[in-house]
Amino acid sequence: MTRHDTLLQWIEEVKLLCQPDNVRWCDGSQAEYDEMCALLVANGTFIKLNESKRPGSFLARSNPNDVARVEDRTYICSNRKVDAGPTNNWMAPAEMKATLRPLFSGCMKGRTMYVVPFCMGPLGSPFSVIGVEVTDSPYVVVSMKIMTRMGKTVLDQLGEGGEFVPCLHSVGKPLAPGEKDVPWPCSDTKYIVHFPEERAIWSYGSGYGGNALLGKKCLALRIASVKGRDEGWMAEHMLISGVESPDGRKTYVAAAFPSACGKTNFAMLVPPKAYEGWKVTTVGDDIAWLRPGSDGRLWATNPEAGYFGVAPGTSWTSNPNAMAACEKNTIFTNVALTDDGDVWWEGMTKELPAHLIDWQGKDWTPDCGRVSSHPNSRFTAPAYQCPTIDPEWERPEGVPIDAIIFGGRRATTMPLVFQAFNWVHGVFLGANMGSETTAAAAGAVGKVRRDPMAMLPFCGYNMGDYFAHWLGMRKRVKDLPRVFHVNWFRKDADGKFLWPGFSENMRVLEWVVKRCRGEGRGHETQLGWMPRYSEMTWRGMEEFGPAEFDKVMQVDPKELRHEILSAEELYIDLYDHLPKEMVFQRELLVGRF
Ligand code: SAT
Ligand code: MN
Repeated sequence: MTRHDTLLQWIEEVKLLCQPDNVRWCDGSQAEYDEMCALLVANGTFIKLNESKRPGSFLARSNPNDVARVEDRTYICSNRKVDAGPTNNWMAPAEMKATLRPLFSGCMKGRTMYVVPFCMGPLGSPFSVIGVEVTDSPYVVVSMKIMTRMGKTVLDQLGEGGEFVPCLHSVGKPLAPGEKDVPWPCSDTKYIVHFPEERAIWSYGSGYGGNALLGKKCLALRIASVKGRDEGWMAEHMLISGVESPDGRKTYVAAAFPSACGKTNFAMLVPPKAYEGWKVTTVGDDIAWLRPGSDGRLWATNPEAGYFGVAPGTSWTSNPNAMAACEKNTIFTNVALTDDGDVWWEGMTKELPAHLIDWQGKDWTPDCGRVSSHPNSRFTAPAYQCPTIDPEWERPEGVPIDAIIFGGRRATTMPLVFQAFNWVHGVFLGANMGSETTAAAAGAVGKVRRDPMAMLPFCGYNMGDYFAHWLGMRKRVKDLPRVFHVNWFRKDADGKFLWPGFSENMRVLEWVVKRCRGEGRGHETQLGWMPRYSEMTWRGMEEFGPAEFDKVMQVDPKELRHEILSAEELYIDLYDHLPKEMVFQRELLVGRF
């Protein structure tokens, strides 16, 4: 176990509060993982999938009330309200603890409390952050085994006095003596709470994804963003990938897109046939920690060890690497079960199976009028199973980043690609990012909202201060990455996508990489630097001519006017913390038009 006094004392406190029947320290071994999976099968949480079709894999179906992150139940409880800022829910820490204590009191009765030591980032790296999640969910334990470095090795690393982030989690469903458990215990009352100064996380009532796997959004983004602010680095909602050209030169890019906008697909991009000799490798698909390196560049690490990817739409055509990554040793949640014990989801194959059991355990046929898988259904798969995993993905100092790409899901207004004039302009572009909402968060889907740097639900402090921190990186990093804005999701008046996306995004990526290498041509426009049709590669995509290109690159002054006015709302919300550079950049933009 451990001789870490602070940890032992905290575990004692939590035990007294939550009153579990048993306590189990997780060692992270394969034997433990197998035992827990067997337990989950016995409880009815897991269905073991056909060993010959999907070795070592399981399907879980959540409670229909527990299928996504709950942003309206997510709190940043900084000491002062102003430090959480207007974009976060806030309550004073003492008041929040007074609210939560009665909920946590006795909440683990009839259950086992698991102690899960985990490390975000490679073990032994000076940049990694250790957390200890206490949870009454065995589903969380096995998921943490895939998503993080977890178990005894982490306790060894922690030693007797190392720093850790305490992460308290309960599904909020105590069992009375003799009461039978349900397959997916959870509570109608949910709280996902962060104490940024104390560096602590309390999560109650949900067993799903980012609400429950506390290393991911809670620690690696919300708490880490605060740590990064204090220590001079950045925790970002970004994929990291490497682009290798036929001459062997490699350029790493980081890209921020909101949840469920294809970050995993872009991170695992397969170049089209015409791009022979080009290679895209994957460092991470969701989170990037960005640090100034001693060489004056910005270096990125992926703190995670697995993918928690959106299943629907993932296929051998759209993302063969993700399909390969989840071929075995994978936990599927809320997808459909096939008659031969495998999984299926919308978009996996063109041909629909004749019969399935859907994510709610009901019979499904193609004509039943329902989708078989929840739109936010997921696969949880080990990163090393991805065929394109970058050889440097676990290097402690990370990889040097040459480009940062911002992208939202926008049916109108935003062109396929343009480059910021400079860092400050790039920060402005990120800050003004808008996107249509997706199923990754509970609530309305498809409404455009401002989602600065795709961090709106994940920034652990005042968004205005966050912009200032981004601007401040200018003084810490000599060779700043170039900044780009992309939009794969533009549609025509009939609602048809104007850009094919997926592999063809390589053409945009090539232009980005060449711009970073000082080779790509572009011309100045009111929005930024843009490629001309002739300045991109169209080999193998000749049907996409200059007319099509113009449509996807078009900047409509009327739409842009609306865009500038709608971004104003964020400026009003943040007015007292908004760096003046943002205001000047907006003035410059208006001036250019
Ligand atoms: O937060 S989750 O990990 O559940 C999914 C997401 O929003 O990316
Ligand atoms: Mn995400």
